[in-house]
Amino acid sequence: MMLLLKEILLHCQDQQKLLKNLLEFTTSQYYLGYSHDTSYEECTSIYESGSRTSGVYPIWLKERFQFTYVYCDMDLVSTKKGWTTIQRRMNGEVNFNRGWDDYVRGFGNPSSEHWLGLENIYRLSRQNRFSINILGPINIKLPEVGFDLEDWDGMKAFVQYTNFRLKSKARNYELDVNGLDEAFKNIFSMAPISGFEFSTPDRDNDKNNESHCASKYKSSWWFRYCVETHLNGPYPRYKQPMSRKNIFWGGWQWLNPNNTALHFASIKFYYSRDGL
Ligand SMILES: [Ca+2]
Repeated sequence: MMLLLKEILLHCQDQQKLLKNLLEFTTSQYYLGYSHDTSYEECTSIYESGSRTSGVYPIWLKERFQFTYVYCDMDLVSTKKGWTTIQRRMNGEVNFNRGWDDYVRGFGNPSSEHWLGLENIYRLSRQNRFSINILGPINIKLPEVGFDLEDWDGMKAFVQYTNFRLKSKARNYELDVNGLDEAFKNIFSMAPISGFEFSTPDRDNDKNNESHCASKYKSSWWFRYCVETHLNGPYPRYKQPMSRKNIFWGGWQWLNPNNTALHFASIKFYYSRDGL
């Protein structure tokens, strides 16, 4: 009897959650003038629809049945237009030294410094789906990813990989990124590190048995034996040298011999239609 009551209670909680999402969805439609039929699932489609101004836009997260807000970069100098921002550092106004729950949920402000949240990033990386035909299997076209970087000397780099995905929460959002652009193969062979789980100051999922990298470096990232790269590290002071104690990208000195710290860092997705 108790088991039955528990099941009924859980069922009611699920229904309540669904109702809440439906209500948020309807409210979003009302305020934004969007409907599910006319909403977009990433910035590439928004750009292609004619919105060519960089800024904050709502996108539809299919698997979560809700909208979220992202910064769409429509200005990037590239043949590929409409990049969906999942992380951005630009002025140090948001504290990135946070625990697991914040990193799963997301924090900051999409118009400024922002972390979209591991669960949202996981869902976004797998929502570009298609089938060969109506009865065929559903395939996922993974997004390309770009790491947009600029140091205090004005040196810039945009490092592209052809595939990005995260594994689920059960696998601690392990990073799987591959297909580094040929132009960067020599100077950026160190970063970022694929195949490792996400760690925060309150969750040690790294491979270093002697240390808790996220706690030691006040950052949350996909660490291996500590710092090969971490774009969520503390924000550096003006003209400070690149340091593992701050936002860090391994191998930067090959691009700028001064090895000056990054004052801007952002991670962006691009959804290719090729092969669809
Ligand atoms: Ca450890």
